[in-house]
Amino acid sequence: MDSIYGNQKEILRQVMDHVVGKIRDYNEEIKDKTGHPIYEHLICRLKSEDSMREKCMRKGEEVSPVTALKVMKDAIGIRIVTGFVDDIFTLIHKIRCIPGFSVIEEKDYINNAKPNGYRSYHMILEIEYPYAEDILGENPGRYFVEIQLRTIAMDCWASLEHEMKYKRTIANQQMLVAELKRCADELASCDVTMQTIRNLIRADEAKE
Ligand code: 0O2
Repeated sequence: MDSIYGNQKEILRQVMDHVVGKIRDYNEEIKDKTGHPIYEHLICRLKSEDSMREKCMRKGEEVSPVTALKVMKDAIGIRIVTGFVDDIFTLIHKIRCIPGFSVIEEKDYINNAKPNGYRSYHMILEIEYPYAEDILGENPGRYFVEIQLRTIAMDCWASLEHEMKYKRTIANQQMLVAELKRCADELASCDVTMQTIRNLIRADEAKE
């Protein structure tokens, strides 16, 4: 079977490395300046062929490389996990300013959590990549990248909730959904406290 990404799979990996490289460079810059990294860890992935085909069908779109790369916008996904909520917003500001990166969509599920308790900040970027032609033959190529930014606490909740999605035929579903929401809210409250503690420590250090 032909790839859902046509002849672009290797180029998608290069674009992903290019974007991740810029974010890692910024992390190093901040670490040199302040002694602390801006994020704890970063993971990236190309959406699997099966997931992309399934998503094209679910959205009622043609299953083709043009749909996968120009209609769907999450073939390349990057997740940045920070220790503190403020670091997410510092990173968002920085990402918006990187030359060649255009933010075309943002979803703030931190200030507007999903009803189930999911929290995260999502950005869709359009990247101008000067070293390759995209699926429409444009050069420089234009590629979409989804970036999700979360704290460790938000990431912990999302990972466990995602795992439990496969078992929803269970009894007491309503109670479990409510308990999951309660866990998400408690973790959000911890994030606020941790942020406050760090602010107090930093304010004290600044006095010295
Ligand atoms: P994967 O494997 O993580 O990529 P769409 O992207 O169009 O299907 P929507 O609603 O426009 O859906 O996108 P949205 O809200 O930006 O969320 C897309 C991604 O966010 C999901 O990707 C998840 O990674 C994450 N996400 C959103 N809501 C939840 C949630 O309630 N729980 C968890 N655990 N993750 C969530 P995919 O495509 O599902 O999978």
